[in-house]
Amino acid sequence: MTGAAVSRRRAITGVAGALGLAAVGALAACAQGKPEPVPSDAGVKAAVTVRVVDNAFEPAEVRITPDQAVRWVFEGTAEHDVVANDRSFVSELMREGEYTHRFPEAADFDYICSVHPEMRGVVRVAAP
Ligand SMILES: [Cu+2]
Repeated sequence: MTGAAVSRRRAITGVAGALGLAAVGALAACAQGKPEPVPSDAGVKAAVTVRVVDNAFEPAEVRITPDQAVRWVFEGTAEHDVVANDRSFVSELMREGEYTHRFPEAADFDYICSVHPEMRGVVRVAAP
């Protein structure tokens, strides 16, 4: 093997190592982007239903009173999720099925789909 061939191999190994580090960095960024799911309040009867379609929440704004629940029903052909800005409710990525969350506190809860940030919704919880 010539000296040139050896140094070329070293150069290629170095590039592969750098790509490996980049892949690890991308995975870490991904884990930060999607927070841990919060279990669905599956047994709770929902006051309102929001349809999750491609690519919107319908309706995007709902109003409930404290201790009522919202049910999201996934109907899109793509995978979506429901991620509260304050992480108080976070569904799995789903193509079908449903996710329910009960809201004990009066507040406005903004949420998005982590895959499609243009999908935005808000749950307004206020005393009657
Ligand atoms: Cu989505």
